[in-house]
Amino acid sequence: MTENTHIASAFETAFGTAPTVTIQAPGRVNLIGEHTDYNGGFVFPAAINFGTWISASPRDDRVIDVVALDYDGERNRFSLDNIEHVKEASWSNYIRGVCKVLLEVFPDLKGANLVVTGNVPQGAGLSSSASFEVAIVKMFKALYNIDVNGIQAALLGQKAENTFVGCSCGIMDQLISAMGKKGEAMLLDCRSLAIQHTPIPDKYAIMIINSNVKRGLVDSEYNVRRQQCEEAVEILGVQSLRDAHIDHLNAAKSDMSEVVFRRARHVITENARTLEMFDALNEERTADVSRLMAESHKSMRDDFEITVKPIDILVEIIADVIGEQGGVRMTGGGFGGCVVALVPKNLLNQVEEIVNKHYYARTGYTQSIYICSAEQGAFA
Ligand code: GAF
Repeated sequence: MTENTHIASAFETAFGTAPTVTIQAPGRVNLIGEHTDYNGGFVFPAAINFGTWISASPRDDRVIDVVALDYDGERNRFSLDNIEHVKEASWSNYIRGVCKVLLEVFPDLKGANLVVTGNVPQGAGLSSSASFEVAIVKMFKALYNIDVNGIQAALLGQKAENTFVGCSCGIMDQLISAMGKKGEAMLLDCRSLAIQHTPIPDKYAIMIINSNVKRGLVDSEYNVRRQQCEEAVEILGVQSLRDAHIDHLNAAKSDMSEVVFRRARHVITENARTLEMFDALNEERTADVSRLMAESHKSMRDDFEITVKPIDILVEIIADVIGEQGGVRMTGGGFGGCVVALVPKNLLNQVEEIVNKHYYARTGYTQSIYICSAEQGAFA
């Protein structure tokens, strides 16, 4: 059964009628540009063939009645006139938050019956939350024809996450979920929100390897990284780290702690790598793709300190096989989660074999491997 038919029949069971709409929003994998989004910089993600689905019908009143298939069919009801953050059914805070920010723009919004499911692995750094937020906005658009485009949907999702759910994330995840293109990666300027797509060369498979190290410390350490970047911004006297040049940073080295210096060095060099990667992929310069992804990983490991040992080992194992023919690095916010590899298709089996052979033996963790495709965003 496809996700679509599965969710539609679950809707009928829960609400006694067929849904009016069934919509989907994808998760994402980031090829390069990590922790650059909230520094006004550049990111280069792709939307993937894992996502969140919602079946829904309109209601005449202001009640949201939602069933979460992935939480044992747990049901949650609330009124649009009284939206509170809840501890139990905490998954519902995403929909509560998105409704809250939507109501600021569309105060007369009506309620909905809905069923939600998804197949983005949770806590793996592949943006299950962002895809949920974007899917909720899309659902309201499909039900009530509200006037929201993809960029606005992404900004609403981010605002819900920042102000209601409580995570100070940047704009990358929601924006790629809304605006991704099939077969392409998307360079996003996180300051102007300008977008440029480029095809992912057919010779590569997008392999995502989940370390199955559950992301720990995500919120606290994420926020610490943000503060350290802000400290560097203050010392350097720039609007954001996107405006700082590496020479400028080096010259100011003695004005800041060694840690803040390394955090800023990651962001500044990562922005440069991200722009270079766009050209390298576009021109199919394989050795450069390989080098840039390797440098990005090293910078996340040594300067930004967001990788964990099993992830470093995975990257090392895979890099050994693909050499300069492909690229590999950790993807997402860090502290566990996934590795992304652009693997020449003829080496896929070999990579899988070598990971099977060495990853568990060296770390005690068992990986999950997803061969992904770049997909269309929910509003693209
Ligand atoms: C998480 C955040 F949600 C993104 O905004 C981004 O900062 C990413 O970590 C790191 O690049 O996914």
